[in-house]
Amino acid sequence: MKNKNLDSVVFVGEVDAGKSALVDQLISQDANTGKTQAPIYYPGKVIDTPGEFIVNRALNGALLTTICNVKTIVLVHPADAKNFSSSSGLLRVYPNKNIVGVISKVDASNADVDRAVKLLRQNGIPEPYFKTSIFDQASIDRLSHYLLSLQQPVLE
Ligand SMILES: Nc1nc2c(ncn2[C@@H]2O[C@H](COP(=O)(O)OP(=O)(O)OP(=O)(O)O)[C@@H](O)[C@H]2O)c(=O)[nH]1
Ligand SMILES: [Mg+2]
Repeated sequence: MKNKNLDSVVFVGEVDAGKSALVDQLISQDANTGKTQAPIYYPGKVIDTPGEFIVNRALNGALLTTICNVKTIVLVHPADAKNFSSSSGLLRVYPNKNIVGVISKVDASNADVDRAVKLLRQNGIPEPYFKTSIFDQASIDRLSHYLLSLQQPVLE
């Protein structure tokens, strides 16, 4: 059995949530720093999206187009956010997708993980939630293992 690479996963969430930083670590590529301006497609249909796709209603159509053929949606919510800025209904437009909640930046000085859990619950994001920091490799590994476990094993 071979099942090493992420496949068919899209990362969504508000601006500065830490999506690109997370993708960089998950697929071990060189840092793609700076503002994401458009969806970035990596091999295996791993897609990084700009935060505007979910927070700017005028761009919600672009988000729906980007996620329509992807199996797993990772919603990245920063632990230092006071509000839930995403439109969770958008993530449920298409049935039969996995939705994975990530609470990012748990190392931030003003992080409040309990508040983040509450916000995700209130907005119907299913548990378990993965608490990550790009400075804590174990937290990235836990998310990586879970995402891989959602994928169908490929028989050799
Ligand atoms: N402290 C801390 N900072 C982080 C973490 N993850 C990302 N950052 C920082 O947060 C800022 C935004 O991260 P990005 O990954 O570019 O955010 P994004 O969600 O891709 O943002 P957009 O592309 O604008 O939608 C950068 O300065 C990152 O270095 C984290 O786990 N902890
Ligand atoms: Mg980005």
